[in-house]
Amino acid sequence: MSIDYSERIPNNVDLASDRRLQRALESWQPAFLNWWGEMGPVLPNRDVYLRTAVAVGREGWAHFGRVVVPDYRWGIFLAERNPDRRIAFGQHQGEPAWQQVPGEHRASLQRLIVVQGDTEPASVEQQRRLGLTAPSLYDLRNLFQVNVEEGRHLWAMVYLLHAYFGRTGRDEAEALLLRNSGSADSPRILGAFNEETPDWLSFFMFTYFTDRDGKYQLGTLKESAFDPLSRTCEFMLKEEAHHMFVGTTGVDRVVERTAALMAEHDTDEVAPLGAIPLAVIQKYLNFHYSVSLDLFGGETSSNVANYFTNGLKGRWQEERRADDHVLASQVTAVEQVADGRIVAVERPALTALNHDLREQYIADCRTGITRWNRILASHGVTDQQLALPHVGFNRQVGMFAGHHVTPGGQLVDAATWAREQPGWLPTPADKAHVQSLMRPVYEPGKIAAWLAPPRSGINGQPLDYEYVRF
Ligand code: BYC
Repeated sequence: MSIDYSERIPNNVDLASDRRLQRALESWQPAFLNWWGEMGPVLPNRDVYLRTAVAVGREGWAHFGRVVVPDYRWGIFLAERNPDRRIAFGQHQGEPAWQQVPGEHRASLQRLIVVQGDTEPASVEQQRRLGLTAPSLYDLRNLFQVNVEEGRHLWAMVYLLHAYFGRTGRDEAEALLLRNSGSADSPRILGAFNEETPDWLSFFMFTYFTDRDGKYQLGTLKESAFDPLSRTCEFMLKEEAHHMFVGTTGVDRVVERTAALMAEHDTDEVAPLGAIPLAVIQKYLNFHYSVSLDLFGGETSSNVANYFTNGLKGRWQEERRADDHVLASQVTAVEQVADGRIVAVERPALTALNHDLREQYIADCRTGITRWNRILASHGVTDQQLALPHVGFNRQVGMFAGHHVTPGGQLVDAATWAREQPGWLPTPADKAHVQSLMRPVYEPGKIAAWLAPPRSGINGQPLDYEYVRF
């Protein structure tokens, strides 16, 4: 069904036919707008060149135009329903997908939806001040695009809570607006979403590494037997691709600028030249990658085994896996710290599914490293490269929590960690330098000097297009 924009809440779920649900969501809407006003982007502006979803099909799903941001049409969009869809894994494999929530899985499904929903407004809160220091109108527009779509992803989860989880769902929907990123009293649920995103290098790393966790988690929820969740996540993934594009090309452009200056001046010391030293880029990368690895939960988890067996959460590209999709007897190798060494041990594949997903994610992250090293090489910088740190580096969740692992994968004691850590994670001085470069550039076509210009504009518009008007 097409998206109905004549409604107060644009949707393709025939909201008008369910007055109760419509009223409940319309009463949540002012709370959302209030939250957006208080916790959303702080930079005042007249309008922004944004894309808005107008359909959910393969072709031409988005419309680009100037939007006064608080009037953005946040709506509820699910991918088309496949009436023949069947469950691809677990004990219900082969049965028709569920259109309602089975009573016995209510609590677990609600928990998964709440955790997913909690991350969306959290990221908007983390990024709320970035507009004040945008390196160009192009980047500023991308920030707003990411923000409004994370807001829409919140709507996506709130719709499910309201439509399928009754009173407790409505309470959880309300609570999603009450927790806040970094709050001492009521923080966001997952660690990475309570960290700060105080500068644009952090933003690009966040959209590369943390949004990519989103891609993989949404990919597993897209496999869910609960069809409305599956269809919701399928459409969210479409929007998510742009967020990762912002991260990938953002880091590209920072590396490009740094590499160009290193080559031109034959030095690693590009800070006095107004750029970000490669060593600092590596430290930011180490930080964002390691906190994003924490988002996969423990390497072995009975939660994930139950989610899988019960059909709530599948694997990345479940249907392409050449196995029985039940995993009752398979084992897999998982890293573990034993007797002061990191060793691989065999664990039941079913309980190691967070590890499985993390492996897919890590392989994807490596593609970024390859492309950034290619950029370095294209400027003749071949003696230094960027690298992903070891999976055990700087971890707070899972097997490596409580251990000290170097980026190279060596276990060290607390004293060595404390001594060496300034070489591995951003120091106050590194952060201060990056912060010192964060000066807003709001003139059309102009770009801050610490990163290269983008290769092309948005939706065929020129680079000097006025992407944001004040
Ligand atoms: N911080 O059994 P365990 C995105 C909790 S990002 C704090 O090892 P499980 C986005 C865990 O909740 C994607 N707590 O792990 C990106 C559990 O607590 P309970 C977000 C953590 O349950 C950018 C306990 O520790 N979506 O979309 O198998 C911008 C034991 O956990 C953390 C999802 O995550 C942590 N890092 O897996 C915008 C999908 N890790 O329940 C958006 C939904 C674990 O015992 N969530 N804990 O009280 C899930 O699938 C799972 O809950 C997790 C954890 C993967 C998060």
